[in-house]
Amino acid sequence: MSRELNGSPGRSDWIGYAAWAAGLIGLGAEEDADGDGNLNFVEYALGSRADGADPRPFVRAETEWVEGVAFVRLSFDRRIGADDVVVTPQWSDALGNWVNSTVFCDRVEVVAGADGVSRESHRCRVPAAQQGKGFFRLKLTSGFIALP
Ligand SMILES: [Ca+2]
Ligand SMILES: [Ca+2]
Repeated sequence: MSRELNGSPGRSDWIGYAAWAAGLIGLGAEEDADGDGNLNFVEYALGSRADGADPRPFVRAETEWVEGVAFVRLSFDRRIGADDVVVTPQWSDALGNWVNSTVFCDRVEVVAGADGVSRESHRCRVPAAQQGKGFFRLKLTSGFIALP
């Protein structure tokens, strides 16, 4: 997928944290340049802005009906080209023992949006009625960003 509208899929559009953060005041990955409670690293990975007040990164769990059956659907935004961050949805039934969502869910949709952000959706395979209580989180990892 290309980051730019009318871009060139297959051509590298890798951004890199250092280039993205270069204009920020407080550019460390663990800093919060705009003071909105989201670390720069999170804003970089999930496609929100770190230079002013804006809505939090988009992360949502909702019900999706498929042929009359309710399933849990998790959707979140990712910055296209932030390939130095791995975003892994995880699920838990008791806020512990987190398991990567691929065990329970399938990635069902990736839609490119405006501003270099794509929206990714995962749907659980087991109907919500059979699943019981559950929680999710996004695990963000990077092997490239040097945290202070
Ligand atoms: Ca922030
Ligand atoms: Ca922000």
